[in-house]
Amino acid sequence: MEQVDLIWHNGELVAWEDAKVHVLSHGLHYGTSVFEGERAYETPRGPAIFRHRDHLARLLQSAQLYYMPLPYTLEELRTATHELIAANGLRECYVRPLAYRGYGQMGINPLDCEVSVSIAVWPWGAYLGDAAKKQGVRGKISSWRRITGESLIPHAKAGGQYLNSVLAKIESVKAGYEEAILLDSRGFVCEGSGENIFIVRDGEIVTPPQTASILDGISRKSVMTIARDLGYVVIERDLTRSELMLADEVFVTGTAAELVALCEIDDQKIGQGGTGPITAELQRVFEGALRGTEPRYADWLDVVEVPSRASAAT
Ligand code: PPE
Repeated sequence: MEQVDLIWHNGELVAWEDAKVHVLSHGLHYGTSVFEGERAYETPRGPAIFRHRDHLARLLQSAQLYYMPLPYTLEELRTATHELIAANGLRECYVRPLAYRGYGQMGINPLDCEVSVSIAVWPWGAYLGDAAKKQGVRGKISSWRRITGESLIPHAKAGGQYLNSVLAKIESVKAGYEEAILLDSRGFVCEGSGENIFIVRDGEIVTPPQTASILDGISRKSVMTIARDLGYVVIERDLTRSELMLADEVFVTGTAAELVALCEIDDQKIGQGGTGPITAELQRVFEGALRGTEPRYADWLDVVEVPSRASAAT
C-alpha cells in the first residue's frame, strides 16, 4: 500500500509508523472491530468525500449493533477526517475509519476493553485492476455462502464478519478469477466479496433486497437513485444464479471498486462480454457524481474545508 505521513488515532495525528496496537488487543483476537470504506475525490470544489455522513452513520450503527460505545460523535469524526486529508496534503484518497476493542481484558466478553478509533487515508487505485472499468472482470460463484442474520449481522460492517469475504476472495483468486460472488443461505445471489451486485435484463435493473443478507451499500443506493433518475426501472428482489448467467449485463458497486462490469461468470460470457451499454451509462454518471461533475448529486459530496498543507505551501 502507499504510505502517507499521518494517521488519526484516538484524537491525535500520529506518524504513520507510530499508529500501533498491542498484540493482546481484543479486536485482533476476536474480530471485535467495525469499520468504513470511503473515498475522497478531486472535484471542481476541491477534495470532497463521497457521502461522508452516510458512511459515518453506518459506522455508528455497526458499533451500536456490536455494543461498542464510540468515544466520538459523527461530527467529530467528520472533522477529524477533513483535518487528516488536509494534513497529508491529499487531493484524492481512500478513507478507512476503524473502531476496535483494545487491550485490557482477555476472553470473549469485550465490554471491559476500551474502544479505540483510528482513521487512515491513502491513495488507492483501481481495486479490481486497471482494466476493470473498460473490460469488466471475471467472477466466480463462491462455494462459501454469505453470512446470515441467524449467526451474524449482515448489515454491520464488522471486522470478524469479513472472514467470510476473505475465504470467498481467496477461493476466487486462486482459481484465476478477479472476484467472488456469494449466494445467500437460500441459494439466491447475494453480493461480491466487497461489492453489491446488479443485473440488467430487457432494460430493467434488478438487485437483491435487504433480506438477502447484503451490506446496505452506499454505492448501491446511489446507483439505484441514478438509474431511476435516468428513467430505468430498478427492482429489488431475489435473484437466482441462472438469472445472473442469462443477464444482458451484470455489474457490481462498492466504494473501493466503484462501478465495474462482470464480463464473465464461471467462464460463461455475460451478454456481449465487456462493459454493456447500460452499465457504461451508469458508470459514467456515477463517476461524475463521485467527481463532482454531475450537479444533480452535488449534495452527496462533503467538501474538505480545511486548507491542505499542500495548497497552503503554493
Ligand atoms: N458488500 C460488502 C461485503 C462490502 O464490503 C462492501 C464495501 C459493499 C458491499 C459495498 O458497500 P459501499 O462501499 O457502501 O457501496 N467494501 C469496502 C471494503 C473493501 C475492502 O477490500 O476493504 C469498500 O468498498 O470500501
